[in-house]
Amino acid sequence: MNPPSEATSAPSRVAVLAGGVGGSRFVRGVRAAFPTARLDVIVNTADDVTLHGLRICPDIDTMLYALGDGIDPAKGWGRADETWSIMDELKTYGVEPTWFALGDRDIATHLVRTQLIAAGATPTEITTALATRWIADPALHVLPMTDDRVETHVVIADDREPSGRRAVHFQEFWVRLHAEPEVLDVVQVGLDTARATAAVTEALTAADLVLIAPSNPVVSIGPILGVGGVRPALRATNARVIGFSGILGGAPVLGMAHRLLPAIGVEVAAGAVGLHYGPRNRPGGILDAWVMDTADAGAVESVRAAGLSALAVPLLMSSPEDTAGFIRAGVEFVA
Ligand code: FO1
Repeated sequence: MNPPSEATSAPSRVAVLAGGVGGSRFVRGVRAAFPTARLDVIVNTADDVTLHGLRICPDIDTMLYALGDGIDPAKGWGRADETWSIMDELKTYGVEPTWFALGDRDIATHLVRTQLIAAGATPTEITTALATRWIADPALHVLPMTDDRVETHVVIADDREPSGRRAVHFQEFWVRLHAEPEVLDVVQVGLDTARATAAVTEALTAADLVLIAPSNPVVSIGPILGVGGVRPALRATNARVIGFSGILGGAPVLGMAHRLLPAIGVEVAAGAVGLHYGPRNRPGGILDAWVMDTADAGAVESVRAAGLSALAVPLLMSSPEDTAGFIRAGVEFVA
């Protein structure tokens, strides 16, 4: 890919909105694109779950493990070189749930987090503490989207219920039920009262570039945008706000967004997701530009016609350098 043109001055502060697995790959590309910028990575916490008495924050932990080279590279989540003695013992005791795989090393993170919560620390303070181990880069900050409790629950069809429906935690929907049941609604419990932390709003307003990672629009980016104060900060910031599609050719590259988008009335298509986030000159809109994969180049005209600048470039995150290439292409496009 071509080096950044002089015309595009490198940003000094970049804020990124991201989920877990795809989000961490994207952030590695952001660092490769802008080696000297301060990066504030605003991470979804609506995936969080309490199991076996431990508070588990999958997207935060995935981001820390991935950026700290402790991630299991095959799964994209959990720790490398993991062992499963504790889970084996829990199974032997017949203790549920056993469908959520917690490795011994990973459990240490949940023990530290749970102890710090009991000691009164906030999620932001806890993440900062955990990051001292995982993040060597002093200019990279991992921030929970809020310090308030938010949990995504999925309402699924269940004909064993008199009402014909049942709500399950997102993790049960994804991990135990493999996103198979029909989704009737997605509810982010607590989101209506959750507030962005001061660190998050400061990061968004002080940034000269904001990037929306190609994470799940419903359960990763959606909750972040729904936290009180985030959309107003995105609409007020002087930063350019550029979003990247995780839907390529009508399907998500990772995960189960195709099972959730219809439940919120959004077509499983790159252009539809961009218009769902919306152009900043439209009420509630947040984007200055929407970047889709070349597979969706056919959607560029209709997205532009709807008032949102759009670009189509190869979006596969096959390496941090490739990711950096398309990020720079998006930045130069809005420059
Ligand atoms: N994903 C799975 O598909 N199966 C699991 O057993 C599983 C366990 C798990 C434990 C800790 C953690 O941080 C993540 C874990 N994940 C698992 C991934 C997780 O469900 C997803 O990464 C996010 O919540 C969705 O982005």
